[in-house]
Amino acid sequence: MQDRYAMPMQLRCGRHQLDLSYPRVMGILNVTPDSFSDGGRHNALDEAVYRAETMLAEGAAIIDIGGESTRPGASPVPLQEELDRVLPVVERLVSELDALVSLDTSRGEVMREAASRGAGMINDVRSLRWPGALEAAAMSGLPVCVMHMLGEPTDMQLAPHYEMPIEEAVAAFLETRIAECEAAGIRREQLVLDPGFGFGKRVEHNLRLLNRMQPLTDFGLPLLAGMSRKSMIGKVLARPVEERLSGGLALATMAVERGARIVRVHDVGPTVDAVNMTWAVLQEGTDA
Ligand code: 9MG
Repeated sequence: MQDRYAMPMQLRCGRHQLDLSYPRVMGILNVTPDSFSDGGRHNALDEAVYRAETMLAEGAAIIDIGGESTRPGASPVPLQEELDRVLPVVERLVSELDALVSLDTSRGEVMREAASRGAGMINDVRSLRWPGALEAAAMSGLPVCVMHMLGEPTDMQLAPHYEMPIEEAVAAFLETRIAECEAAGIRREQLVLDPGFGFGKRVEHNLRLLNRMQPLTDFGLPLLAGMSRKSMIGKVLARPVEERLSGGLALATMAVERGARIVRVHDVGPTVDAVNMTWAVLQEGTDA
């Protein structure tokens, strides 16, 4: 029987090679105006660089930069605003920290501009469904994280409903997106799959999806899981957002046990320890 923890996986991320033969942590760097102390754009840029540096020191393998909120109810920002928020950060993280930067965006223009400044990965919660995104991602040659989402952030949490078990709906969606990405010229081995926790899902959908996530490894592609500080933790544990670390560590651990190779989190240091501990256990005794 194939050892499901022994899949060799490498992503070619521009100048970087990302080894996913073991689980890695992606640190979240939001560059929306509410993410920084109110000291103007210049201070915000320095603060973003400092946060990224801290996450890298704590063991993050990837820094995921997002200039637009994807929280439930959030609306898209104008293109120029998104470019102005993210590009200076990409430039500094690449030139000063030699960081592997992922761009959390749905816009082809942003993907193109970020790629030309050295970004190494694209993370699109809309799975390249916006006009021009498939082509831009294909042209960049960068790995792409394709994620399941029902609806749009503006309306996704209004009354999410599925005609089939959530894990089957997610698998069917990802299968279609893989085919469309490949048809557009994106190499299959450059895709990362994400069940999209919290995106058009009720709490019971999220819990079941995590519990039944392991069959998504059958696509033979790396899985990414993002549950850090999300409302599924808040609802189960009745915790406000600033008290969700323990819940998030439990979920990250479970995701790794079920095959995730990237976990996307705010709290990098504690997650690196939790993931490394989990991985050490998984490496022993799976062969007999
Ligand atoms: C941007 N963003 C917010 N949550 C996310 C998640 O769960 N996965 C990915 N890939 N991106 C996310």
